[in-house]
Amino acid sequence: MDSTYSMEERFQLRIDKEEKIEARDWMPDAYRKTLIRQVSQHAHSEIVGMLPESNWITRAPSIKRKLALLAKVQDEGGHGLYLYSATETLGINRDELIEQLHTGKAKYSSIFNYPTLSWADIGAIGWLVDGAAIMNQVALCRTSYGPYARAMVRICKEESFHQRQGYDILLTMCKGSEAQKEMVQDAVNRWWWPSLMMFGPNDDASPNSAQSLKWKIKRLSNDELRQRFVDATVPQAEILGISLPDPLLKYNEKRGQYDFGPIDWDEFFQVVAGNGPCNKERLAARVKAHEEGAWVREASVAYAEKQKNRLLSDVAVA
Ligand code: FAQ
Repeated sequence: MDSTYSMEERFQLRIDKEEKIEARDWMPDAYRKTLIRQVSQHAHSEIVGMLPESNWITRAPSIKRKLALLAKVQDEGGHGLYLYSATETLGINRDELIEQLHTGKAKYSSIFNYPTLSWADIGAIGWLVDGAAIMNQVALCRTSYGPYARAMVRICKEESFHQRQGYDILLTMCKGSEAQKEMVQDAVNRWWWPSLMMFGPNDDASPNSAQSLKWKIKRLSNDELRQRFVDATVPQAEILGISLPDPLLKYNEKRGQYDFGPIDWDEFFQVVAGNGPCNKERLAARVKAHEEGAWVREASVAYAEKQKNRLLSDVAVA
């Protein structure tokens, strides 16, 4: 390569050629910092995202629904672990990441600060929240950082099962009694707008987008993803026979896409600032689980130490 290029220029050329950046490769500090921010926020979202649904494991209406929900919540825990591992390849350790979450320094997705009031909410989360998550994550399978892209491939496979199980819950309820259909409508009314907010602020109000798109950390903008999500979801709502709570939602023949109403960004920023309906409850639950799990971490460190000493004494004998 021509040595007249700076390190940054060479890095950008690799990105432009769609080469994956790996953990040991040189990268600009700001690229590393942006990735740590985004991937750890994503990991925290998966872990905090277990809470609203786990609330319903003991109340699932049948053994099959209970098994599927248990598996889903466990999958989310697994996604968090892959993503924490991917973040650690960037030179930060897990304790620091957890500390950032617990002290409110690191964000997690706004969506998990809303309550799950009925069983239909579990269907709505699968359909809308996992649906929105996949829309974003399929694009992230092509993100420029190798460990993140590879984690995304596996996560997407599992998320699509989650989306289907959520939709199946709603489909079953919509074929049931009037009261069940009303529960679905009520849940969708509450989850629709927060799901659209998951994609983040509009492009013109998104401070990180331009650079993240240039570095191909993000492959599509917040608004592009949100539009794709609306276009994919409206026909699914029609199959359910429910309405979406937006009087301005209308197919635009000219654009070949749906127009939709304005998002309440005040609500979004309030939730992100810690003032959503469940922010305090969610963080308190995470901190409690972490403290109560201290003995497991201590036991596994002690076990690893014991194994290491055993190995060292075997080597010494040999
Ligand atoms: N919530 O400049 P941008 C899931 C913040 S996984 C809270 O546009 P960026 C699975 C943003 O951090 C869901 N904060 O930022 C599941 C930034 O603040 P900062 C999570 C948000 O990073 C399903 C500021 O606003 N998915 O659901 C949100 O370029 C069911 C300005 O925003 C991911 O994390 C928000 N919604 O774009 C689990 C995907 N949106 O950090 C359980 C990976 C924005 O500068 C059950 N992340 N902010 O202080 C991404 O794709 C991006 O980070 C975006 C935000 C698109 C979320």
